[in-house]
Amino acid sequence: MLTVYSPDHRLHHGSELKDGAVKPSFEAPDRAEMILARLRASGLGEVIREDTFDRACYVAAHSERYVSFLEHAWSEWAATGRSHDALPLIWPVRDLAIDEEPGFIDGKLGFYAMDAGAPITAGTWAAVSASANVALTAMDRVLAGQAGAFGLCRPPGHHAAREYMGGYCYLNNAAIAAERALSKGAARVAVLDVDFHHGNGTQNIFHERDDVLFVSLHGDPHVCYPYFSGYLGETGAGRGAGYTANYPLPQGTEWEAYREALAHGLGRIREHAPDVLVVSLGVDTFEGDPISHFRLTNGDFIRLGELIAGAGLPTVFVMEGGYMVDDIGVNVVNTLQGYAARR
Ligand code: SP5
Ligand code: ZN
Repeated sequence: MLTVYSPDHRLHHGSELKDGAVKPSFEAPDRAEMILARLRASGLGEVIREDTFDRACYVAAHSERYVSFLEHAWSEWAATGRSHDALPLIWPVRDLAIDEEPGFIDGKLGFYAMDAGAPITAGTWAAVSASANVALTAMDRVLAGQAGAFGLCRPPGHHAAREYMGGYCYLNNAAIAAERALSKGAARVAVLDVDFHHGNGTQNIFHERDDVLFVSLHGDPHVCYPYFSGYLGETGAGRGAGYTANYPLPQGTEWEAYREALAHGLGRIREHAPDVLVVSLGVDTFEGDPISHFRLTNGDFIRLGELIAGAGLPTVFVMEGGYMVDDIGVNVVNTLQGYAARR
């Protein structure tokens, strides 16, 4: 199993609101370093650097104006004399909604954000573009014949929609990788999202598409972030009707119930017959995760990887969430080893 990694992730380390106070984000640089250390110690395979890609690869999954916003947000913010993280403080909800980009950075931040969980810092664009390049490189290797590859993406991507950031996510690495496969000749792609949180961004990007099937297992949005998407009744629209499958699961879900939902989701993926599978790999389903409520054990992640391998598809894993820094490397490596053992 090949891993793609970029040290540029370290350029992004922001803050978030915890119980109303500004604190360092759970989504911290240590996360990727712990995973990398565990990967190296496990002898899972080669670790390579990312290639560089044209911004058109990002615009395949996002709007041009949103990508431009991400690229220039920090300099526009800093030009106003501020040096702490840029965070939005107003959002275009319901009757305030407009489709015209505001002319000032404070308005743009809210216009292009779903929450205050995606701070923009001086190094954010460098880190998020490197993260997308990691996913693109992993996809290119799989398209070239590698059975599986792991993009050690940081920041994560699955909450980032076509035109907004949120939940620690800026560019949607999984969606960008899926679009890459289609642009290189794949007819169909499936995205399986096993992060604890619903992958609202990926769902948004492919909602009206029948060439990309989106399957997500996650904490029930009645009580779990992101609250406003991930419900059972969301199944896609237009041409994409039937190409979104959500499996909201109750708080406290353990392996047996998780396995059952996963088996069902993998059945949907088999029916779609994709040329390549993208797995949004969040390990915040772990029983020790500080912000989530499932009860998967270290060993369950081996079984997760084995079941994914059972789909028999060339697979690109992209890193999403997982915040129990002491165990995050173990759980990622267990998943990848479970996969590699069955391929
Ligand atoms: C990629 C990803 O996993 N993003 C998750 C974003 C979650 N953001 C909101 C989390 C709020 C959880 N608050 C729990 C406080 C526990 N003391
Ligand atoms: Zn998550």
